[in-house]
Amino acid sequence: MVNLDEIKGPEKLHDLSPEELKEISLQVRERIIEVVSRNGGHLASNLGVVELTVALHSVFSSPRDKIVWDVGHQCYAHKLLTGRQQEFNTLRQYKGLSGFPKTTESEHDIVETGHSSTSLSSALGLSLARDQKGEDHEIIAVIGDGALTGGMALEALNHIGHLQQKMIVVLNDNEMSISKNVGALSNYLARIRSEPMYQKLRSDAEILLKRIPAIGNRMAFAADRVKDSLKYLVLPGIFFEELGFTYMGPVSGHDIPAMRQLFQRCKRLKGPLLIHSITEKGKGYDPAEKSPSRFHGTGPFILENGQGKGKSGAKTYTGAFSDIISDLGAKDERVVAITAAMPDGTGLQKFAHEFPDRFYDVGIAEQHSVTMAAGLARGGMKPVIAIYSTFLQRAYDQIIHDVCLPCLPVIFAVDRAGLVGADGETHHGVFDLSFLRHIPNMTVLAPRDQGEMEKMFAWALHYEGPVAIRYPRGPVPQAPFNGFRPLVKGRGDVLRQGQDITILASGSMVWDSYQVAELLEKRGVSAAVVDLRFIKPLDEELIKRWAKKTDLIVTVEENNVPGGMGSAVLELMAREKLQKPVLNLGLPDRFISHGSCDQLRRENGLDVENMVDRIESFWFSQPDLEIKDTQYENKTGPFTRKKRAFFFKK
Ligand SMILES: Cc1ncc(C[n+]2csc(CCOP(=O)(O)OP(=O)(O)O)c2C)c(N)n1
Repeated sequence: MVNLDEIKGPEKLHDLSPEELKEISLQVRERIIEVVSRNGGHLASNLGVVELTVALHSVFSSPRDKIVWDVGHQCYAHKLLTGRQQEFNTLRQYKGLSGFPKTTESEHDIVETGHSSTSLSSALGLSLARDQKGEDHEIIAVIGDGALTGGMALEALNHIGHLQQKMIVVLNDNEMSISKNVGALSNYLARIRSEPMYQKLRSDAEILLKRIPAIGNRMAFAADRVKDSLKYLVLPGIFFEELGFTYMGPVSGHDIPAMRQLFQRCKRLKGPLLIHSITEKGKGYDPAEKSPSRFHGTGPFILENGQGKGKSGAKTYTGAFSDIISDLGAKDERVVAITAAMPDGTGLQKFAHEFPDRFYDVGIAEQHSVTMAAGLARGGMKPVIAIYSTFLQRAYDQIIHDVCLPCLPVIFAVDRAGLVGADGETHHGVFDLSFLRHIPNMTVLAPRDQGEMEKMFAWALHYEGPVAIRYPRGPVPQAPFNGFRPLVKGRGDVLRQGQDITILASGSMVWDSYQVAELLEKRGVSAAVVDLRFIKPLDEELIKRWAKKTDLIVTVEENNVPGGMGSAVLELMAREKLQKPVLNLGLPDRFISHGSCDQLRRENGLDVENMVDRIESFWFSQPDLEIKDTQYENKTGPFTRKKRAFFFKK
C-alpha cells in the first residue's frame, strides 16, 4: 500500500494510480487532523483542499510549475506532499514549520503569504517574468471565494483579463470566508453552484455541440475559447468569461480524477483560465464539517469530539470589546459597527446579533471598510471599525486620505495589536503605533486593563475626530487597584512613584512594567511607572517632569521600536533638550517568527525577567553614573540615601 511517508516529493504522485491518490488523500487528511488537534491551526480550510492539492501536485511539477496559495492558511497538504512530513508535527510551534508558505522553508513555497487576496497579483507577476525570460512553466493561483472578495484580487482579475496572460486560477469555493461569505459575488457563485438551471443549461449546451457530427467533440472543447457566442449568455461563469478568462466548472474539488482532467486540459489551453472548484470546508472531520467557522482557526482540541483543550476561560480584550461595543450601541443609535470578514475574531458577533441593521460585514475589504466608515461618519453616524492591527496595514492611505484629512470621527478598534503567537510574521500587530501616530488629527490610545478600555471607548464616542484604540490578543487584566485620574485627552496616569528611573509604558505592557518596577526595587533601583494612555498626543508635560526628576527614562511598548511610542518620547526629549539616557524596550527591527506569545516575548527580551535585567544593565552601564548621597523627603520627613545618579559633563 502506498504510504505518505514515502512521498519524498510531489513528483512521486505522478506515478500513482487513482486509487493510490485517493489513499494518499486519506493519509494526508488523517495527519492534518492529528497534528492540528495537538498544535492548533487552520483545520477546516486545510481539510477542504486535500484532494485539490493532491490533484494539483499529481499533474503539475512543483517547483518548476509554481503554485501560489492565497492567504496560505490552507497549505498543510501542500507541505505534507512537498517533503515536510517528518517535521509536520512541529507545525506552528516555536522554531518549527510555519503555518503559512515560507520561501525559506521550501523551494515549493513560492511566495510568503498570510494576508488575503494577493495570489492573483503574485501569480500574474510570476507569469509575466516567465514570459519575459522565455520560460514555459505553469503558474497556478489557488484562491478561496472569501479571498476573492478582496479588492486586490479583483484588481488583478481586471488586469489579467486585459493582458490575456497564460495562468491558471483555481477558485476554491466553499461558500465560506471565516464565517459565511458575504457579497454580491458570493451570491453569484452560489447561484452557479446551486441553480439546477445553470447546471442543466451547461450540460444541454455541451450535449448539443457534441451531437454535431465529426467536429462535435472538438467544438465542445474549442467552445471554451469562443467568446460572445450565444451560449455564454446562459452558461455558468459568464462573469469570468466576460473578464477574459476561460471558465471551467463548477467541478467538485474532492473528485481527484475530475480535477486532474481539467488540469491536464489547462496545459493545452492559452490565456487566463479559471477552474471553479467546489469544496466543503472541514471535509472528513465531523466536528469541522458541522462548525467550519469554529474550526477555521482552532487551538488544540480533543480528537474524539473536537472540544477545545486548555482554554483558560479568562475574559479577553476582544471579549471586553464585544461587551463595550454592544453597550455603546444600546446607548447611542448612531453607533454602527464594521468588520472586514471577521465578525467572530473581532468580537462583533454580539453587536451583529443585537443590532443587525447597524452592523456591516464588508468581506475581506479593509480599504473599503475604512473609506465607507468615513462616509458613515460624514453622514452623522458613529462608525466603529473592529479590525486586527495587521490587516489595518492594508488601509493606510484610506486612514490618512479619507478619515484623518477631513478629521472624521471614526473609531478604530485595533485588535491583536502586539504579538499574536503561532500565526507568525504576517500576523503580528507590531507596526500600528508607528503607522498611526504620525498622522495629523489621529488620536491613539492603548488600555492597560478592562476598566481603562471601557473609559477609552466611552471617551472616543464623544470625541470629534479619528481615534484608534489598540489592544492585544489574550486575557484582559482586571485592574489590581483603582482610583486613578479620569481619562483626559493627552494625559498619562502615574501608577507608581520612584526616584531613579521612570518607566513610560503603554497598553499591554503597563502591568508588566509595574511588576518590573517592584522587582527593581528589590535590587535597589527605584522606578516610577507611568501609563501614558495616549500614544498620541503624548503627555509632554508629564514626561518632561519625570525626565527632570529621575535619571533614566525607559519606554515599554508591544510595537516595533522604530517609529513607535519610544521614538515619540525620544523626539520630545530631543526637542526639549532633556539630556537623560533613554532605553527603548519594544520589538526589534526585524520580522518575528511564530511561537507562543510567551516564547516570543522572552526571545525579544520583553518578558518581566528580561526587562528587569535589561534595565538594570543599562542603568549600570552608563558611563556618567556616580553614586552620591541624595536628600529625599517622605511623610516622616527628610532623609538621605545613597543614590546612583547621572552627572553630565558640561
Ligand atoms: C487582508 C486579510 N484580511 C483578513 C484575513 C483573515 N482571514 C484569513 S482566512 C480568511 C477567510 C478566507 O476565506 P477563503 O479565501 O474563502 O478561504 P477558506 O478558508 O474558506 O478556504 C480571512 C478573512 C487575512 N488573512 N487577510
